[in-house]
Amino acid sequence: MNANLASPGAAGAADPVDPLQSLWMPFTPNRLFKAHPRLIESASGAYYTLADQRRVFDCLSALWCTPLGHAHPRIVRAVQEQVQRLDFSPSFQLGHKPAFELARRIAQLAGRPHDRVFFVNSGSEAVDTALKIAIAYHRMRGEASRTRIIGRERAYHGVGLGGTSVGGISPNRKMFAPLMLPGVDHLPHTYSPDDMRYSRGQPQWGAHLADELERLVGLHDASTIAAVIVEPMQGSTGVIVPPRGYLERLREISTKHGILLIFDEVITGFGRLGKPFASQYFGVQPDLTTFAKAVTNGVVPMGGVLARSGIYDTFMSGPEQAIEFFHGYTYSGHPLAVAAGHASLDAFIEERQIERAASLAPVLENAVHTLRGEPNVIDIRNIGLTAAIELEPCAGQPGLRARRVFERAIEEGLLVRFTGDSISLAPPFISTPDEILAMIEGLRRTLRALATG
Ligand code: PXG
Repeated sequence: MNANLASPGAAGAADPVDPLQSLWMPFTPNRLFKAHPRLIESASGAYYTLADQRRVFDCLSALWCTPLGHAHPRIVRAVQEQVQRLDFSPSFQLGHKPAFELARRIAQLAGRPHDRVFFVNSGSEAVDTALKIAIAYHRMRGEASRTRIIGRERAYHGVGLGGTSVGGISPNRKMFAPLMLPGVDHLPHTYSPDDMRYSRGQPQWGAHLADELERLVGLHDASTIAAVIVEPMQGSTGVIVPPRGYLERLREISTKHGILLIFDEVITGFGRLGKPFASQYFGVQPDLTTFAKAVTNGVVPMGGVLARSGIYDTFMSGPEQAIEFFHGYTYSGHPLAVAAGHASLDAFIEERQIERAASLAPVLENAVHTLRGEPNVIDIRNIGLTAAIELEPCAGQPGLRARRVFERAIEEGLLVRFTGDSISLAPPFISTPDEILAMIEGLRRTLRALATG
């Protein structure tokens, strides 16, 4: 390793050969990071080892993507074997059997065995693929005027141009304003602290916000609207849990007007709420579902879109020798991702890991709500095996409070994730109840230490 990486900060910012300077980091304040680098060396189970050999508990399952823990032996073995057997297989006009089998297994897990699965390599690609399917579907049915897509405030749908357009986070959008898709509109988000502070699970208040879709239909006319896309539970912006009845109402309104309902399950897919998919948890069936992250336990990048069979069939109506959907990626259904996907599914099912997530959910809920009343805590919310703690922002410096918690929590052996002034928790499913309790106690000590220090 380069000496400058080993002894961080040794090189000046201008030194072009310091690899710390060569890498342009994603969604990171680069200069701040490079002045105080925090490097991860290895990972096993629910823990990371940092470059200074400290062990930290992985409170967000990496970036929501490693629920089975790091270096799961079954997945490691499957990928090692696969790389020797077939390291790459072209994805256009050719196929390899395990990819077809994985598609079938994922549809089965989602409880929609007749759905079709389109493989991609990330959540962002999954979202842009789903949007393309929605627009093309209406066109193929002779409704080419349905071009509008409805997203939602505070939504995160990745960084593709489609996903950024339907997303609802202003810093992600404003720099790229001219590239945003035309004809996109947004539903209001459902987070209203005064109406739902400290709610456990789904808030009672807020189902009426789904009626905003009806208002947008009134404004634009259903004949111009192709799809509405929502995360069933908004993850990135701090675990915003859908109010009771809200998703049901979105489903009703979209069905009534022939609008496709897309659930972005990149975070909720593969068990985070204690059911394989959030659609099963909430009992609301979308027309298209995106997934990524936990499908391979984060080991090899992969994502996908589940499409109702009727949507697929619509595409299959033209001449047989013609490509039906002009879309795809070199690495769609990459053999290593497929192998990791099968091994992860084996673990989810045979080790009953999703049931385990469900059984840990009340442990997390009860523990996290004991932080109510701790310094600067202004809201706590949770659902399934995830929760968020909202902190009072430091005056005039949004995000600073949560950053301090993030930094201090490392001293307590915890790697937490912060967005704005909320701390999100989504521990691995392999965590023990004691580890979850210890995580909360570590956070309590962190909050108290910062209040007095
Ligand atoms: N949709 C949703 C709902 C997501 O949460 C994406 C799409 C994009 O996925 P890719 O694989 O293209 O990054 C995401 C990603 C966080 C965090 O801290 C969340 C995400 C990514 C990184 C950090 O909450 N979500």
